[in-house]
Amino acid sequence: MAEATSKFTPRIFSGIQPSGGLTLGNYLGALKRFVEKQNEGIETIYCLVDLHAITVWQDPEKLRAQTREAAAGFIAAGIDPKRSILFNQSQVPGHAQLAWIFNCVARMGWMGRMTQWKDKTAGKNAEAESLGLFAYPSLMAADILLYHATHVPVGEDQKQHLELTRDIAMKFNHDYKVDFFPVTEPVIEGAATRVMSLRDGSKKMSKSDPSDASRINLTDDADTIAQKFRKARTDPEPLPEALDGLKERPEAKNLVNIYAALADMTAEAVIAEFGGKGFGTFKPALADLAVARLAPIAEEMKRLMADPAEIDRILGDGAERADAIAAPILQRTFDIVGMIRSRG
Ligand code: AQP
Repeated sequence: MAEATSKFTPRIFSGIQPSGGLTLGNYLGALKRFVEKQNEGIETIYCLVDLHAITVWQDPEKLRAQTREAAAGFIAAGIDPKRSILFNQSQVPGHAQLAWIFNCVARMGWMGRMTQWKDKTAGKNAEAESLGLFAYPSLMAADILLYHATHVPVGEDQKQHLELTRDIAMKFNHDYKVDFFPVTEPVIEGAATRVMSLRDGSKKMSKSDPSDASRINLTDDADTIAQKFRKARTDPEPLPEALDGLKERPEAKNLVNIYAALADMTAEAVIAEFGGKGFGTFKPALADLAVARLAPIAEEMKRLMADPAEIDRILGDGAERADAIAAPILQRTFDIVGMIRSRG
């Protein structure tokens, strides 16, 4: 059976799809935490998962631009490409190669049960979706296990995919009678592990939501951020005096959690400060805080994006370093599976 992650050197891997501009949800649920992990001194590998992005149609020019923009977002938010490895997935061929092996380990039924697959095909003809979208979690497992990553910081929505990654590692280890792949731990922490849409408290904030008003983009300027929070859907009640009072109020709860995550405080502390106050007071305070935190990131992104060649150089350098870690793990995987590797 698989061993716990303890025999493996602690290593963080995570990724974000360059399927649109980065949102406040990506920032609070993932990117801000990626920076914290890097600053804790753990080995960190971060990937712009462009192979995942094309599981739904992407205009090639936009995909290239979004990948560079996301890289700029990572660096502007505090990822240091010297301390962390930062690259785009398609530059390291091992992701797709290991994903194929995992496609032969994972079962169709496992994929069909994924809520993200169900959500993304809801109300549509699933038969017309790409095979890649169905197999998405298998590629995600490959992303993580290609580096023997032990911990993966993600938002709440990715929890089920992480469980599937663990299942794939365990089944591979079991089928081939090895203790080769770690059983990776998800790291889902912080006050905003699931940031909701500003227009609908039952839907997560998403970069591919057709409504731009539903999300804060990392590139939004101060006026746009203030306006989006002002127009965010809420109920007419003031904020409650205790956290319990947010239970049936998803939109209010979302804004409190966003405030807490941006201010690095607990939701309880936010309620202690704003309980009894109306949204007329709370929304402008939230907008000011968001602008204070996000405007420097947007400014730095703009500066970085003015030099796309430098971004490409950083991604290329990261890909080389990622490949150096991945290559022996992939080689060993091929050996375990019984494939001849005799090229010089
Ligand atoms: N709303 C969110 N709240 C908290 N965390 C979130 N994440 C995404 N949305 C939220 C986290 O961001 C990381 C990268 O996600 P992704 O880009 O790989 O895919 P996603 O989860 O499908 O994100 P989007 O924005 O909804 O993308 P699209 O619209 O293209 O599908 C993950 O760690 C995720 O948990």
